[in-house]
Amino acid sequence: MMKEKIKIALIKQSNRELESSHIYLNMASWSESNGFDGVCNFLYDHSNEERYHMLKLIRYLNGRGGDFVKINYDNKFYIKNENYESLEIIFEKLFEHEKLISHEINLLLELSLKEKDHFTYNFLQWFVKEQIEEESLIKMLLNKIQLIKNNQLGIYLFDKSIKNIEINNKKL
Ligand code: OFO
Repeated sequence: MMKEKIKIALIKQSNRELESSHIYLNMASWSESNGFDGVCNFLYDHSNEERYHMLKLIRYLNGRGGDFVKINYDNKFYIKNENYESLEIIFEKLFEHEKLISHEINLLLELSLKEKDHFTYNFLQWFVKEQIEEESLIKMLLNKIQLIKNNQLGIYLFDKSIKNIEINNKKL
């Protein structure tokens, strides 16, 4: 049976993943309305990926607890129509966000070790690998966009080349 502390921490993480999905979704919508069709597809796909992270946590929690996870609906997760001003700002924000998520995953690992929950520690290894991949992908894209700055041709080519990046659409 899962300890309450672990359960609460995993539910918090599933909410963070839902928030991540909405952050990517908002950015995808901004990119689409500003004509960046490559970037918007990348971000829409990534939004789905974050939703998958949330589902993975919910299904683990349900599988271990028997006590179903109730989903809370919170207004702050609704579409915000945020103005990001540039692709550089989008990738800066994403990189900061992914670093924050990595930090949270680290704290979860520490908690699972402290509580001697080796099942959860093992389950979280998937998220460790995922965060390493995501942080390095977003950093690589941020570096490129910082190099391009306001060069119109560079931005056009960046938008075109991002179409070749495959987001693994995983199955539960
Ligand atoms: Fe971006 O990895 Fe989940 O949040």
